[in-house]
Amino acid sequence: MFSEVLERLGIQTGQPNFGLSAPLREKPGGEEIVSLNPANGETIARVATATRSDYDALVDRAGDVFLRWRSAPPPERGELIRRFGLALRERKQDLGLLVTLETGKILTEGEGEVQEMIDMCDFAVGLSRQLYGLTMACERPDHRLFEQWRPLGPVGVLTAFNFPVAVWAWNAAVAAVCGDPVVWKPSPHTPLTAIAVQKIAEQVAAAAGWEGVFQMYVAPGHEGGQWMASDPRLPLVSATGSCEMGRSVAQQIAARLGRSLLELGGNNGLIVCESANLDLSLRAVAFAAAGAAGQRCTSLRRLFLHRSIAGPFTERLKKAYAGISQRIGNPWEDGVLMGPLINEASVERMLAAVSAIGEQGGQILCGGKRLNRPGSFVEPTLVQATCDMPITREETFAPILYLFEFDTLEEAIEQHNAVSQGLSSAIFTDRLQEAERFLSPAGSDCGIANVNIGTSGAEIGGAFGGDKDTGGGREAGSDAWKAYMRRQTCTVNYGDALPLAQGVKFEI
Ligand code: UN1
Repeated sequence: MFSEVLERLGIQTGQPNFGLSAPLREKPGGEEIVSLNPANGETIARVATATRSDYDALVDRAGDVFLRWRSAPPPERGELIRRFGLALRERKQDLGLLVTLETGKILTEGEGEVQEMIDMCDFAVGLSRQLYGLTMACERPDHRLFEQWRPLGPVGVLTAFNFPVAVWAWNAAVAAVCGDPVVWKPSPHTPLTAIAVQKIAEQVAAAAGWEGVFQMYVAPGHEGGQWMASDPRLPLVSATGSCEMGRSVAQQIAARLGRSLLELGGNNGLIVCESANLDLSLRAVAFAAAGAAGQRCTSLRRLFLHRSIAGPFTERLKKAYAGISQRIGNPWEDGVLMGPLINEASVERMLAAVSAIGEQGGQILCGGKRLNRPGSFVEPTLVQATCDMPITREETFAPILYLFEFDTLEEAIEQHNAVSQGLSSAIFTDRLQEAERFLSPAGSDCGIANVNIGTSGAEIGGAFGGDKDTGGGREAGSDAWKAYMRRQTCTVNYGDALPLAQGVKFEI
């Protein structure tokens, strides 16, 4: 299926694809894995994975390239990313379809993911001329005090299946203009998208005379991620995935005093106030909770409804969910709104959550089952819940939405914040006071807080990430680039005396 598209992207269907950067791609040493289409369980293609020694060779290579790349003027580094962005524009449809085939997200979301990479390239090109340092007021005469930002070294990037390339681009585009080569380990569930993107990045880099700036290896299981976490050759490792994964990786990185940038689980909430525009709220809730079959880090999982509107809004939501359920299907087909979960293990985790909901006193309002057809399809699910149900505090990576009722905004915010994760949040209200209270220091404790916009679908221009168990990292826009550089504070004395700071005297 779609063999022409795969061929155009350099993916082979007759023989294994090598999950390694060129030129090491000629020598794959590890076990073979298959990439499955979650909509039908069929094999898309096979991938030969990297061994530890393949990995060691490519990190050494990234280290060698760093010695030259760090001295290239940042706008020259930006030029490489500009060309990469142009190459992505040419492949947007093909790559978008491959994202859809491997992840199961619908085509508009697959192409949206490629657009997110393109946006990230554009941002990074501008950034390549804006890696500003500050000049500070100096207390000593004839001195200048300033800071400058310097490249850090090869950066490790661990990405998850749900955004198999956009999250890499958040890291890779910024790291590259900052002067850092990139070593990428994609999710073993989505190796083909990674291989296709890696090939484009390599071609662009080679044409510009910068082979080796982008490195990639596919490895099955958790071990391949631990190689990076414990590798002192990688001063920064940026990791996206579950809180459990982040906890383990962060400890390994901390043990070697490395830097980690974590984007971990979310358990995102949205508050609908009495004054809210309910038409807007309904659309936002449906997209945030059922879009990508609930498999975004930013997916909406907890909905807080003001008691005065809860009944009628829940009825409208049930109707909307019935409509979505009619439009579950092959994610590459027109008109489909929801594709499958990534694999059978995800279906099982969802069904386990559904039985926990029953045991804990929750009421399934609609959905809750897997579909009787091939592929990992499930129904979008609404649950009448209470905040004391332990399952509502967990992130189940599936389209389950918990509904709660509240009387006062204070109570809603308190319950909203009473989970360990802190990624994305939203309020729907037409009252300025309520919106501002949600954004105040006593409001949402998440890294992302929106007003009259759902929890998912952030633009790249802002810094992306969250606090508490979400890990504290910030990626993509704003000043997230600072994590990819080292800050150097410099003082220059252009006088003839040597005054000491703080008035200290030391005459010899
Ligand atoms: C993720 O799920 O890890 O804000 C990233 C969003 C997307 C990125 C999600 N732009 O939903």
